[in-house]
Formats: sequence, structure tokens, C-alpha cells
Amino acid sequence: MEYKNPLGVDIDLETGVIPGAKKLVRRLSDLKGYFVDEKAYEELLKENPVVYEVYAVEQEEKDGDLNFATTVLYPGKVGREFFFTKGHYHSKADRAEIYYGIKGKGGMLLQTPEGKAEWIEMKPGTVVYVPPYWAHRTVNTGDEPFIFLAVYPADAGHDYGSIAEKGFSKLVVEENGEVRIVDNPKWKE
Ligand code: S6P
Ligand code: ZN
Repeated sequence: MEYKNPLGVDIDLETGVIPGAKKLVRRLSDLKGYFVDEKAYEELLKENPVVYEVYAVEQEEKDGDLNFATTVLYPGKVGREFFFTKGHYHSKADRAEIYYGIKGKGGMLLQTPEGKAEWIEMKPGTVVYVPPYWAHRTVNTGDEPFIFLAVYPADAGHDYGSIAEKGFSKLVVEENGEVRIVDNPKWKE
């Protein structure tokens, strides 16, 4: 039997950085077609800000193993819509996931393949259970980086296709200084 070595790492709770992790950067240009207000998107694209960064410690895609990653989701809006992660189903759709809020303020939008959506607010210390089959996207509703940890099966994979094409049935927007969950006018079943 070949045993893997256990590992302990300290997440920087101020910046979300995991030392030695693989870093992924998503800029606004990586999110083309994701925001409803296309004019506001084109305008902000001139600056092309970083929307989020992911620090991932991933294993081979084997049944039974676990990956973990922090995400640093920056504050900002495109039109009325708060900055968000792309959002995905898992390629192995029945794989669940756990999120843990570290810093800042936001939430998770979850959705079944039929378009039933749920919004769960997150702050430091919030644990979110993402059940099998639910797509998930995080949203920063605050004015500082929203940082959280995700722990997910190593063989879960990411299926971005359907969200990239159809989005979520709900949007998370600012209305008169308040966070509101509203119907997505572009949603199609
Ligand atoms: C992985 C987990 C997170 C996200 C990250 C970025 O299963 O859910 O680490 O990958 O928050 O979001 P996205 O939707 O671009 O992968
Ligand atoms: Zn996931």
C-alpha cells in the first residue's frame, strides 16, 4: 500500500492565500455573457478588473479523496448585479461540497437543474452544505473582499456549460442600497 503524506497548511485569514496552492485568476473578460447588463459590462471591461482569485490544493481525480480551495471574491458590481463567481454543477453531478466563510460578506446562490433557486447568506463562520446536483455560485454583497474555503470531492469536476449558457434563474442585485434576489429576465428553462 502506498500512503500519501498528510498535510497541514495555514490559510492567511486576511488575504485568503494558501501557501503553495495553485492560483487561478478570473478577470471580468473571463465572464463574458454572464452579467445581464451588457452595456455596463462593456464599460467596466475597459478596466478589466480581477473579479476573483482561487487558491486550490487539488489531488488526482480519484473517488474518496478531497480537494480544498479558498476564493477571494472582490467587491464590485456590473450594473445592479454584484460581482460573482461563474458558478457550476459538478461533472459528477451527485458530488456534494462544503463552504466555510472566512472574511467579508456575501452569499451563495444554488439551483437545481429545473431552475429552483435558493439564496444563503454567508459571513465569517457560516458553513454552507451544497447538496448533490445543485449548481452553486458565490456573490460578494459587501464592500471588501469576500473570502471563503471550499472542500469538495477530488473527482467532482466542474461543469460550467449550462450556467455559462443559461445563467441562474435569480439575480443578486442592489436596489435602493439593499441586497435583493430578483428574477433573471433572461432566464430560460
Ligand atoms: C470548487 C468550488 C470553488 C469554486 C471557486 C470559483 O468545486 O466550488 O473552489 O471553484 O469558488 O468558482 P467557479 O464557479 O468559477 O469554479
Ligand atoms: Zn463546486
